[in-house]
Amino acid sequence: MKLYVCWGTFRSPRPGGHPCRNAHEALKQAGWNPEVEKVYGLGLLGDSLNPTRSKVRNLTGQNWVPVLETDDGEVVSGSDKIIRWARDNPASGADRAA
Ligand SMILES: N[C@@H](CCC(=O)N[C@@H](CS)C(=O)NCC(=O)O)C(=O)O
Repeated sequence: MKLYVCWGTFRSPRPGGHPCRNAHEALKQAGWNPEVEKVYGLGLLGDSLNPTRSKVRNLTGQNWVPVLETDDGEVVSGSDKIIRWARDNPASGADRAA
């Protein structure tokens, strides 16, 4: 699976925490080891100044991350939904991170 994030999964002082980190932590807790792809950029700049987010745009029609793309091709956009997905889909057996 692939997790698209902004500049990383670091902590931030933002209330509620850094959404990309929260999503990554929830997936790890559920036993997944997602490939993290940093897409950098800044949504405020608009599409033309965010070439690195084109994959996210193609998947979701918008610039925001985090976005999860599962091995089945399911696309889950937004940290709340990714956290819910992780709770509903714990990794098992061969899927589990070592
Ligand atoms: N409510 C969203 C907020 C996500 C969010 O703030 N994402 C930031 C990166 S951490 C973002 O994409 N900001 C706009 C941008 O940088 O393009 C969520 O929880 O997923």
